[in-house]
Parts: sequence; C-alpha cells; structure tokens
Amino acid sequence: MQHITLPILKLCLLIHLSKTEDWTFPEDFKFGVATSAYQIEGGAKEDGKTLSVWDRITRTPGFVTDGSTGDVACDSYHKWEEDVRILKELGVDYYRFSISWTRILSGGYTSTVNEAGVAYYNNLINALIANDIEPVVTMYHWDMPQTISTLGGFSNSAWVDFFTNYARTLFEQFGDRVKLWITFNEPNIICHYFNSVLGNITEAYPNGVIEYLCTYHLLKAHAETYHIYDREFRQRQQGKVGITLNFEWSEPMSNDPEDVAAAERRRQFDFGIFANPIINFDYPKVVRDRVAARSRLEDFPRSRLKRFTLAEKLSIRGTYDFLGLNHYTTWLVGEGSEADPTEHSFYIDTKVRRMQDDSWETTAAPDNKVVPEGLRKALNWIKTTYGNPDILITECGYSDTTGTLEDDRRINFYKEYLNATLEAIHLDGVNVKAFMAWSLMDNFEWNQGYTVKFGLHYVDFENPERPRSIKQSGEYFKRVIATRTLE
Ligand code: PNW
Repeated sequence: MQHITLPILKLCLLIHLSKTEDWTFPEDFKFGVATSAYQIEGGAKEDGKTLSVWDRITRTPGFVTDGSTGDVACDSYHKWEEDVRILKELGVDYYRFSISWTRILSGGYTSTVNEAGVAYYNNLINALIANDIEPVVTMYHWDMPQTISTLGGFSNSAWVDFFTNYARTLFEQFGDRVKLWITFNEPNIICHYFNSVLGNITEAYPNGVIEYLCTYHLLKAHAETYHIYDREFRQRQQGKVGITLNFEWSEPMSNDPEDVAAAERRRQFDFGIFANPIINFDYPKVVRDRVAARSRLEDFPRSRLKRFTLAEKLSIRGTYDFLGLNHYTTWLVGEGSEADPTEHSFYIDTKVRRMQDDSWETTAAPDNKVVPEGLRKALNWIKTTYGNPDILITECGYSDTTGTLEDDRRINFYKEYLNATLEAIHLDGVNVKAFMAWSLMDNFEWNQGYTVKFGLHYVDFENPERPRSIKQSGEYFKRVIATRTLE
C-alpha cells in the first residue's frame, strides 16, 4: 500500500507546488514602481536648475522621434503631491526615483548646493515617508551636467571626483531619511550603447576605447561612493548602497558549443563586466582575453580594455549591499564573425550575432519582446555566478503606443514576469527581494519621446495639468500588492 500512496502523495505535492498562482510573495518581499528625473520632472530651467545633456540633445533636430523634450514631461516638479497620492493608492512599499544632478549642484562639479532643488526632494521624500512608502533613490539616471560633458564626461578621470562630490552631497542632504541608494542606472547602456562623453547619446561613434574608459571610471566612481558611505555616513545612517545593472538574457541560438560560448561571452560583456569587479574580482576573464586579442588584431599597442591596478581591483570588490536588476527581454545569441580590423568597438569585441524569435510577442519598444522565462534564467545565472546576492528588480515593464486604460497585454506581461519571479524564489532559491514596475506613469521615453508608453497610469500630455489616470494594469498591480499573490 505504502509504496503506491507515497509516490501519489509526492505527485500531489508537486502539482500543488507547481501551481504558482497559489504561491505568495515572501513576507519581506517589497513591491514598488520606478521613474527617473528627466523622464518625469519637467521644470527644466526652474529654481536654479542648470542644463543636463538631455536638456541640450533634445534640441538637436531629429534626435527625438516626435521632436519632444522633457521640459515639462509629467510635470512632477509641481505635481509631486499627486504622485505620492497615486503611489499610496497603489499600495507600493517602494518608490524608485532619481535625483537630477543639476537641480542639486547647479555648477555640476562645484559644491554649491542649490537650496530650491534640495527643497523639492525634501518635500517628496518627506511625503513618501509620511505615507509609509520607502524612497529608493538613483543618483545617476543619465542626466549628466552639461558642464561635465563638455570636459569629456566619463572619458575624463576627473569624472570620479565630480561624481563623488555629488554623491556625498546627496548622503549629507537626504541620507538621514533615504536608506536605499543606487549609484548608477544601467552602466552598460551608459558606456557601451550610447556615447560616453554625453552620457547616453549616440552622437560620437563608439571607437572601442571610450567604452572601456567609461566602464573603468564609472566603476571607480561607484566604489569610491560606497567607501565614502562606509567612512562618513554608514554608522549614523544605516542605509544600503548598490548599483542597478540591466540584463537582457542571452540564450544560445543552438547547442553548437560555439553558440553556447558566444551566449556566455555576451552575458559577461553585458553584465559581468560590471558585476564581476564589484562582486567577484576584476573584469571577467573572457572579456580581458577577447579585448586583448581583438586589440592585437587591430594593431593597438596594448589592450583597449582599461585595466585596474591590483589596489583598484581590491577597492572595487565588495562594494555593494544589494544588486539592482533591470530586465525586459531575451535574445538568441550565436557566434559572430570577425569584423574588419580597421573597425573598433565594444560591440565588435563581443563577436556575437543575435536575433529574437518571431513567435515572441512584440511591444512598442520593438526589441523588448515578451519572454518571461528569460527573467527566471537571468536570475538563476546571477545566483550561480555571484553566490546568490540579494537582488532588487529595479525595473521591469511593458510598452504600448496608445496608453489605453484597457491594457490587458500589460496585465499579462506583469502576470508572467511576476510568475517567473515567484518561480525563481520558490523553486530555485534565488534571493529576489523586490519587484519595481517600470513605470508609475507614461513618461518621456528618451529618444522615442512620448510615443512609447510604459505607465501603470496614463498621462494626458496634451493637457497642461498633465492629469494621471490609473490603467487596468495599475489596478492589477494594486491587487497583487494587496493579496501578495497572482490571480
Ligand atoms: C531602461 N536597451 O532603459 C531605463 O532605465 C529607463 O529609463 C527606460 O525608460 C526603460 O528602460 C524603458 O526603455 C533601457 O536598448 C533603454 O537595451 C534601452 C535598453 C535597455 C534599457
């Protein structure tokens, strides 16, 4: 008898466990939504704020598809009280927003604090806390001071001092109340896929040198910020400092060992190049070897990868209290062909080709196809590669072009990506501690302006009042937060 019932019992248990709809998010799991300063604030020239690279580049004809700017955006500079009200209505634990550097330090690299800018964030932070919403603050979400861009941006070693001067100011002004800090949003977009002088703008052609100077200076600025927190603030403020890396999952396009290796190489170039120095030690070996080999082929006197000294490696290692992860999509990756040696770029160094499956659902951001299992795989890869660090999903979201309130595809997206998160937690034991949806509301989607909409709230950009209306996906997210389960 027993030999029959036991397996049946086991089977029942398995069936029960695999019904993830019944699973709840762990008690300490946090839900939130995310935004960034340039994408929502507006008030571009108000109260002493000076120009960032985005205030300037949006003036370049043709740069933004609909010719728009972030001058007003969602007008959150004036409507922060309403933002807090709709956050409260959603019931979120966390609100992730970023601080505009040029609102706080008008000079960019000088230390003179702009009190009006500080007052804006004080109001926002105090209102969040009064409503039991914890602020999660990104220091740098792409809006580099124009003054610093003029000096070469991330390619100038002075960047490290400029940034840490700004970061210290933020700890001083807000660290008594802000306990979760993110130094940088998506360094690989900053350094490798956009122009590193300007911050995130494809004006100058990537030349295979500037990408790695940016990586090097950004990592040093991140680590130095972490050490400043340790030395001057941690004891008093008791907060956490991390970084947000974006990670599109790379799946091998075949079982051919070359494609399998190419997919892993791509992960290391995209994610490992930042995560390995911070969590393990130094750049990943495959990145070091490949850039060195390619540089030799191109007749460079040494590797274009700007290497750390031993002291630098030691000082960067361990500079995180959590890892922020932005995740949207997945690619099928295979071995690429060697480009002509007269060409040099980060992308050429990766030596991969990639494509997406036609059967995957497309979104308004055409590359962001819906592939929920990619999130679970990415989380598992991070767990294995870096010893299961605490992960906060700091962005994940779905875009359409209409902003319709009846957004069932977005509901489906969240259902599936949240389910993948639950699987990673309950089946795989990954330490995922939070999920923040991108975004609280429709906003300025960089060079796609207002044509691509990610919000849980619709914003009427024709109306000077910029009214916000909750979408059905917002109602759905609200229910998930309230019940801590997926229906
Ligand atoms: C993220 N890519 O950006 C940003 O952090 C947000 O500011 C942005 O609004 C959001 O995703 C939606 O796009 C990305 O091309 C932009 O791989 C581009 C890519 C990835 C992330």
